[in-house]
Amino acid sequence: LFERQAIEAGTGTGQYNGKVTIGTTKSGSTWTMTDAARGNHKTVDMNDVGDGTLFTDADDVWGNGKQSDRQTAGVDAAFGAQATWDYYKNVFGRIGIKGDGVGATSRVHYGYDYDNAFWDDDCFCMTYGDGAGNINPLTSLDVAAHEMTHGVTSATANLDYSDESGGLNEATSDIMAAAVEFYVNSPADPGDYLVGEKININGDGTPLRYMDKPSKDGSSADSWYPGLHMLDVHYSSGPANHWFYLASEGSGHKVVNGVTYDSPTADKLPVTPIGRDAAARIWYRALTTYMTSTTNYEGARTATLKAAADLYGMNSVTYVNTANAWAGIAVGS
Ligand code: ASN
Ligand code: ZN
Repeated sequence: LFERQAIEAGTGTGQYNGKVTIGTTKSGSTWTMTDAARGNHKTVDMNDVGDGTLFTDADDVWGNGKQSDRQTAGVDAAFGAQATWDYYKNVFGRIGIKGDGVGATSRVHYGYDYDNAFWDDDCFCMTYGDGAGNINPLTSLDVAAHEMTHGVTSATANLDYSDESGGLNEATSDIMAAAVEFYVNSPADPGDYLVGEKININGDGTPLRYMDKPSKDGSSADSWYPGLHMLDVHYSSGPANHWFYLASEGSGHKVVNGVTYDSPTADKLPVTPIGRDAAARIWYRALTTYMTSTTNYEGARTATLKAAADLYGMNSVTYVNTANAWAGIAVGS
């Protein structure tokens, strides 16, 4: 009468995401961290140095939430890739980083004391260090979504990784990372407008970046100014991250999922929010339809206004407040 299709899903316990299901595949008598439902995305243990080996397991129960179990970082990385895949698919209809259904690779336990993570177009992979002291791997959900989004940016607008376009490239990764966190809605890692709040990269519990007021990190800009292009791309991202916060939540004081935000605007005028879903849709359409490798902040404003007009109408409330959020970071008026 009907054929039952086995959807393989193992159970795992990550350090950041808690107990989750992850896509796995049985190969002979052993399971591998290959996600057949998501383009055969693979999760690999780099063993500090070397080419890496695909994670395997006898009983399809992975990790124990502690870094001492090598599978734990694999569970978080696999979950992050899976959640990001699902977000792009279910919200934007994009299947895979290139939109062609092909999965990438997540590589964990890279290097000694390696305190970073990165995307690489050549290996079509994201790579995660174990952090300083090999204690806090860089495999939190927002970092995974950030790195995977670098792949999406490469495959679409391909924003040059320098000057203002580089800041927009970085902001795209932070914006989609926040959107994925809110989409997953996990009690283990509730949605927020902070970047890297789980990995304790500063050693004092503070996040890597703040989207409501980027200057809180001591280096990022809150608003556009003529010298913005001189900053490192992880700091010239600040105004665009701030645009996303203002568009999503509006200016002023706000508490979201228990986190307090106090967002200033460059022009001192209040911004009425359009909501994070609309802000993310507008950014994604701008990125994939209107931005190019050399788009700057002024060009990003124009791109999002075209996207807002396409999605919500030329003189819609959403269109007007999209423009107001740009004025809030001193781009346009
Ligand atoms: N973690 C950094 C990033 O994805 C690595 C880099 O500087 N590209 O932005
Ligand atoms: Zn980045």
